[in-house]
Order: sequence, then structure tokens, then C-alpha cells
Amino acid sequence: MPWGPNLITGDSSTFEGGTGDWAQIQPFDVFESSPLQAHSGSRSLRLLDGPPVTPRATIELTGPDLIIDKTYRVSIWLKNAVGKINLEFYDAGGEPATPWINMTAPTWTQFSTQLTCVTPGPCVIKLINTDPPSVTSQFVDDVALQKLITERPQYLPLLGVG
Ligand SMILES: [Ca+2]
Repeated sequence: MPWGPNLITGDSSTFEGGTGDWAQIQPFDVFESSPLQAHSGSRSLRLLDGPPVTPRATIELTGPDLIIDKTYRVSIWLKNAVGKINLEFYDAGGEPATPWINMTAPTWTQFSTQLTCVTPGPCVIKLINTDPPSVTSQFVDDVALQKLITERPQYLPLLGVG
């Protein structure tokens, strides 16, 4: 599917100079821009929720406004997720078309989820550690939010379009 340019820019996407606009909702032990791993550039976001764990340690990014009835995709690259991390994506009304995916990724792997905006306004992207404790760091890089450019006839999800 043809996706538009990344609507998330700077450190919130690349983590090259910091953690951008990401906020800790339930704190991780480590939440930092790190040179230990990078999917692109030289840094990524390092997350660690070591014991004693924070239940459902969560970070959140408030993204740009979504346009009603338009479809958007959020994607991230994830490495070293031996536990489970959820990627959640909501519109301004908290309406998740596909509310979350579980991610396990020993090597750099791209995950994405999408929704069609029901309530216009700023979207929210969340990463939630759902299976603590993690004894190793997990790394996130290249966060992208893209709008579907060309509306095509809707195919059944089972056809795997996308
Ligand atoms: Ca990077």
C-alpha cells in the first residue's frame, strides 16, 4: 500500500539526540537514547524494566492530528524484545481499529499497526511492557506514522494486503 511521508520527525522518530516527545506514563528503569544499538543512524531508544518491575511500564507519544476517515499506519523497529511489548495506536477518541500487537523480536524487526480515524485530533502511540521482568534492554528505532495516500477498494484482511 502506498504510504505517505513520516509525520513523526526528529528525535521522536530517530532517537539520535534524545527521547524526543515520548513520555513515561509508567516508568521503565531505563528510558534513554542509547548508542548500544541502532537500526539507523547511531542511536536508538533503550528500554529496560528490570526487577523490581513496574507493572505495565509504558511510554507514550502524542502524535499529530489525524483526519477523519483517513487510514494511518504506525510502525517501529524493535530489537531484543525477549519479553512482550505491545504497540498500541489510538485516535483522539481512543478508538483503536487494531488496538495493539504483541512483539517479540531478537533481531531488528519492523512492526506496524493501522487504524482509520474516527475522531479527528491528535493520535496517541503507546509502547507497553506486558511481560516483565525483562533482564535485558530492548531497543526501539525509526518510529513512523504515515497516511495512506491512495484509497483503493477494500480487500479482506485475510488477503494480507499491506
Ligand atoms: Ca536511530
